[in-house]
Amino acid sequence: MKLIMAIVNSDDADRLVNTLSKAGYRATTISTTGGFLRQGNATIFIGTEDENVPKVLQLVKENCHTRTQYVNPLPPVMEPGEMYIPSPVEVQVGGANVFVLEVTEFGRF
Ligand code: 2BA
Ligand code: 2BA
Repeated sequence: MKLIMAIVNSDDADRLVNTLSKAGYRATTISTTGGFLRQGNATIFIGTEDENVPKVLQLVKENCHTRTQYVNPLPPVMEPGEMYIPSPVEVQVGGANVFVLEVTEFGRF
């Protein structure tokens, strides 16, 4: 068994979970925050048998889209009288960042 951990955009999370559920997969969603942008994203855990992993990953790919975001870099240390004009930096935020972990035991009590 594997545990698929998919970090996705909050806007894609509902659609992905609905699609997974309709396809018979079980999932748990938690609200998370990206360490770089400090914006909300969603982490979806899907526990499933090894042979289902490619199918689940395909559904994740189909339902999660890459986005471009702009961030303002931190201002540099300034000397008196200097002026800093911030120019936003383009960042590609993945449709999904996925980790597939080995499950040693699954229990339901
Ligand atoms: P939920 O997804 O809200 O599911 C609540 C209950 O609905 C489940 O109880 C199960 O009886 C049923 N259910 C869920 N998905 C289903 C599906 N695709 N087809 C048919 N019935 C379905 P539990 O199995 O005891 O799960 C309780 C909660 O534990 C779930 O809440 C979910 O948050 C988590 N969970 C369970 N199995 C999981 C797995 N393989 N991967 C990730 N999270 C899981
Ligand atoms: P954030 O940490 O908010 O990162 C958003 C996007 O900013 C990243 O997109 C990446 O393009 C860029 N970025 C992140 N850290 C950076 C850094 N140290 N220097 C330069 N650019 C950086 P993605 O790579 O698609 O990641 C989207 C979200 O997935 C991340 O949100 C984070 O929550 C999660 N994530 C990605 N890789 C991860 C990893 N190896 N471990 C844990 N979480 C990860």
